[in-house]
Amino acid sequence: MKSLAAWRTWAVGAVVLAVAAALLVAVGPEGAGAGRADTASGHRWITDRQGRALVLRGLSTASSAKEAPDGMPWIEEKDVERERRALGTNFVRFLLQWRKVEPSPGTYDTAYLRQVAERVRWYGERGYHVLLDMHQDLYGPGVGGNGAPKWATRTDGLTSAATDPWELGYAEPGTVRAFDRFWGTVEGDGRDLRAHYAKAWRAVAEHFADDDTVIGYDLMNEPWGGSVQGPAFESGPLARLYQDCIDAIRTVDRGHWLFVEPSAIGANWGFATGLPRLEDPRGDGDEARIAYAPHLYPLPMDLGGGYTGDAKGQVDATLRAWREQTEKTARRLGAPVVIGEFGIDVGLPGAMEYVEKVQRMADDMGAGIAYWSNDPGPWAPWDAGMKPTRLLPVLDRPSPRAIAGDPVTFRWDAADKALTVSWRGRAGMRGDTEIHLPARHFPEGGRVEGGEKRSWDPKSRILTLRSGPGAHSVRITPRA
Ligand code: IDC
Repeated sequence: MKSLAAWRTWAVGAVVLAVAAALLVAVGPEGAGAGRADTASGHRWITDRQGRALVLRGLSTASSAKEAPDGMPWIEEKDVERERRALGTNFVRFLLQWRKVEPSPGTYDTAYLRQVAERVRWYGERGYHVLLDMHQDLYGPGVGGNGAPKWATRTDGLTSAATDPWELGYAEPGTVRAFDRFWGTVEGDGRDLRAHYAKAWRAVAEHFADDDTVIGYDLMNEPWGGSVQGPAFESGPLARLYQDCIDAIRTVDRGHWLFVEPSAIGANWGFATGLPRLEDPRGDGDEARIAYAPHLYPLPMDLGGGYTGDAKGQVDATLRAWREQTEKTARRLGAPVVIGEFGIDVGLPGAMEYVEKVQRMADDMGAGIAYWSNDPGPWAPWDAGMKPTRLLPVLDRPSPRAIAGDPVTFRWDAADKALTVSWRGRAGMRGDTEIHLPARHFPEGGRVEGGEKRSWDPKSRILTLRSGPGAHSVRITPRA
């Protein structure tokens, strides 16, 4: 049994590496120069109520919610405060579980949603934007995963064994069948399950429709097609489910952003996705609010490797391919981008260089980030004893938080200790540009080159710049 599992791991790894190699050759070398977060090129931004472009920087909270009987992540309010102080983040991807939202068919657990709302408030009081993520891995606890309720798990007697790494569980017969039943791609239909899922989302949206701390809803973590894969899955059952969820949510909530993910297998490694453009029936001619939130786990890292040796070249090639595919898909969807997950065991060789590289890429792309995850331990900015890890100073990095207009570029140059931000102000724009300057790099605050009126709050470490219409460009260096 053991050797079969080992063989299977090896075989899957080998196939995947071969596909990856083929893809990387096809994509070729990097294009010239750094990218621009440029609105003129059709790039879109997630905006707040004042219409400011948001630069979302934060972590997922938390994997521990998957198994917890009450579905709550490990955090208490003081941990949210710690995270804000330590990292100055303004964003959290908060894990929900369908099993908790709808514990029995058609019954929504409002006590659970209230507990979620309490945590959302902890974040909101500290200036955060919260993305509610309906998380699943391996379908649900009925087949060894998390997410779906047991009553919604149909396996026709097939079973699933535990695997190492956990991702291989996606190929276990019971798990494949549970997905096939959910998507309705095997005989027996699963229309009722998909309808339940969309209605569960409507129940969540009804609860949070008026909550301004919530920025949006991540409709399904890492969708898996079961026995139907690739574009056949993404443009078929997955797109239909997303559209059903969007339509259901919009009956009760016209404001929040709806985040969609591609099929994780492939897209996480920089492969193309077949996800089609979706309709957002907000009404009154209001602009669609659909965001694209793919995950990024270059294959050597998905298999537990670091950013070193031969793997480094492969990871770099994956990052280029991933960016190209992500931008292509985002244009097709008319969606701004948030890196919904990326993360690594911080003790692996080259791990910090990798994290910094992804952060620079996100800045260049004008993409948000939710690092995976804030669970104390080997991947987090704090270890199991809550002592800072090597990751903490790497995530604690200056950047704009909100831009009053259309961002053009922003960049943190660590060697020069200079943050440059440029944008075009729009007439009638309310609100100011806000820039986070961590004590680590700006102990006495920032010296600003540029004519904008400014104010500095040493407590939140937010520099506020007032700016009217027209082009703006500022360079901020540490005040002596
Ligand atoms: C991982 C957790 C791990 C848990 C596993 C299965 O870190 O403790 O055993 O899930 O639930 C993803 C998933 C995310 C994973 C993460 C890291 O969305 O849930 O968390 N990952 O493996 N996709 C790629 C990586």
